[in-house]
Amino acid sequence: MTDLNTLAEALRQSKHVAVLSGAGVSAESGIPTFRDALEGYWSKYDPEQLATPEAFARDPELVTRWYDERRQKVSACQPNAAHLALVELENWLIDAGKSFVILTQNVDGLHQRAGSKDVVEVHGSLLKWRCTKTNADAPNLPMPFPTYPMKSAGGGFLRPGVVWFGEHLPEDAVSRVESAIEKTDLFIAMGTSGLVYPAAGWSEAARRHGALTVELNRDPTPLSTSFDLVLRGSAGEILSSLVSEIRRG
Ligand code: BJW
Repeated sequence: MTDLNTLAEALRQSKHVAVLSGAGVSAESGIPTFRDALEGYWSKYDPEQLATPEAFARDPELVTRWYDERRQKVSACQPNAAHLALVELENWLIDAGKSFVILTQNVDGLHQRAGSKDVVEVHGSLLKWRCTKTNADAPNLPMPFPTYPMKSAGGGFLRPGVVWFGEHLPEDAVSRVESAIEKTDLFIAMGTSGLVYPAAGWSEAARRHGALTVELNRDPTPLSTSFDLVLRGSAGEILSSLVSEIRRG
């Protein structure tokens, strides 16, 4: 039995499937992963240095420009084979009376654009911005922004609705993650380096609750040895083959 057959069989046997997705799932849409070297202007900056409240306080122009350029790029990208295969898996599982949830660290909205229905954005969204002073969401954002940084109607700057290092994950997302981890019997982490917590701890938490845990990633990660099953390769190719395998029955 190949690892792909084993995963297909695990999906057939499971009742509550949870997927943790990371930047590798959007890579085939042309969106650079977080820890890939960035090209051009941005190659001088370390993304980890820009994704902090301190970076925004120090240089709001630079950080706003970085996020606005990423916002424009994401809006021009399309969901890829991995996103679409996850929609098929969700439909197949729901039709069989099972549950399926995607806990995504991605801030690009591509799972939702592909058609996935149950998506928890654990690191927020690049497409929603809010006022640093009032916390009010900003409606009707121009694309691109005319100035960097953007002043909000509330008198503060606009900041992206993402979770930066040192910030707490949104409370509603955390409670949805907790319920998913408590009930899942199959937890699949895909396209994530397993370096960023708390998300990096969720596969282990699911395992402690009795789930079978699977890693699907292009490269080995520090967590690879702790998974029950590891599939190495591109998310788009593996998930498309998985859907074909499941269709074969
Ligand atoms: C493919 C592929 C293909 C490529 N197919 N695969 C415990 C221990 C140590 C530290 C901490 C801890 N708990 C908390 C911390 C601190 C910190 C942290 O984790 N630091 C570590 C770096 C050490 N965590 C936090 O601060 C979090 N907040 C928190 O814990 O609050 C509580 C608290 C508050 C205050 C004090 C103490 C506690 C918040 C984390 C927020 C992360 N935010 C970012 C930025 C979001 C906005 C933005 O996009 O700019 O989220 S960081 C960045 O990393 C982004 C991502 O979502 C996240 C994860 O990255 P991901 O998705 O794994 O991407 P990559 O690039 O790392 O990996 C891609 C993978 O795909 C690779 O492995 C490739 O091989 C693979 N791949 N192509 C399949 N085609």
